[in-house]
Amino acid sequence: MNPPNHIYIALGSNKGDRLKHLQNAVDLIFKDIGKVNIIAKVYNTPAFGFEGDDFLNTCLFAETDYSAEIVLDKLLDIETKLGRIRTTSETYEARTIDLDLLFFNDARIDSEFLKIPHPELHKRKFVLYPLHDIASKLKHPVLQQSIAELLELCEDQSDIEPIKIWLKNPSKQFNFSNQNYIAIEGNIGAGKTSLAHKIAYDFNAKLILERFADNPFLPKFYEEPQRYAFTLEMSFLADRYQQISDDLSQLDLFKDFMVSDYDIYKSLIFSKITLPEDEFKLYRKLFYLMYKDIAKPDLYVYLYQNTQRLQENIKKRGRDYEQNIDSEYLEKINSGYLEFLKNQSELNVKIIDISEKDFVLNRTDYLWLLNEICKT
Ligand code: PH2
Ligand code: MG
Ligand code: MG
Repeated sequence: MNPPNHIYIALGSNKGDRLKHLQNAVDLIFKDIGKVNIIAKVYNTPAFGFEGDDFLNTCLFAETDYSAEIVLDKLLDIETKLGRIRTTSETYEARTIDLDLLFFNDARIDSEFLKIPHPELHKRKFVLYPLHDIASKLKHPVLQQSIAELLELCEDQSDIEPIKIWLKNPSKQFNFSNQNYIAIEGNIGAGKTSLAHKIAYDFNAKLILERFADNPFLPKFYEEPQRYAFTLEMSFLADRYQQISDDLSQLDLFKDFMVSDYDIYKSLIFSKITLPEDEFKLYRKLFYLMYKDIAKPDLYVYLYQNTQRLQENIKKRGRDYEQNIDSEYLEKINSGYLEFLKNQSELNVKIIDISEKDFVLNRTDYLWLLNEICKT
């Protein structure tokens, strides 16, 4: 995964229900552009550079996977959606919403349509005041001064006052606080690890990943299943048991909850498929001895993906030893999971059909999935 781009956006409105326009803009930025991390206070500011009604202005810091050009396009779309009509006039006029991209990482862009950093930002207190709230130490990549320094040097004499109402951060609509531990499950190639990564990153969770890569028996198993199945299943079980009992025993002081890309019960589901019956019975005995004193997830999410898309994902990630997995095996695993989920009553389970979705490439799908996970 590429690290996301850090962006700062200035928001302003001086027409209609100004506060509502700002909140709608924040909501759409979250929905269409990326995770909103911090929102500054909202300020009442006199119109700068023209005669007109006062503005409400604020700034926010967000993270996005999109390029600066695409962010600009999306900001223009949001302005249009919120009723902004652009005229060809050269002078300023009243607007329901104005969204300006101030910084994009520390890029410098000077094209006809896009200038980054915003060339006027250091001259305007209606930008510097809210920006100072959320990024006083941020260094302007061209002027080489911090926002605090720029504010001190700024000659704008406008009279700027914070209002006593805060904008809401839309990511708060997803509430994970009822859960200490969420396990993401699904077939091979369903996207468990990608989803666990995204949730951990976006919601400050401790990430627990299966250490399959270290399992020396896995490639051998795919070559010679009969010979290596029991060894493989035992080594997975030992490793998962150890990891879950170590990692789950202490919640990081700085993390809000834990998310894993597997649940230990998968050991039993896989071994039922890979082991002959007598070996499976022995395995199951050992499994339950360990299972009974291990922490169970508060929420168990099963991502259902169809076999064809699983195969596509397996091809895409290109692990050598997975390339010859046949569809029949994947279907057996899926049935094994569903059989287990149907018969167990202790876990809080959510089966989510993602066969029409792409939560990795499509933010709308990702937000849909978060909503499915969080809804009660
Ligand atoms: N935006 C402008 C011009 N003048 N004045 C205030 N107070 N707030 C603004 O957002 C603003 C402005 C051009 O975008
Ligand atoms: Mg502007
Ligand atoms: Mg603008």
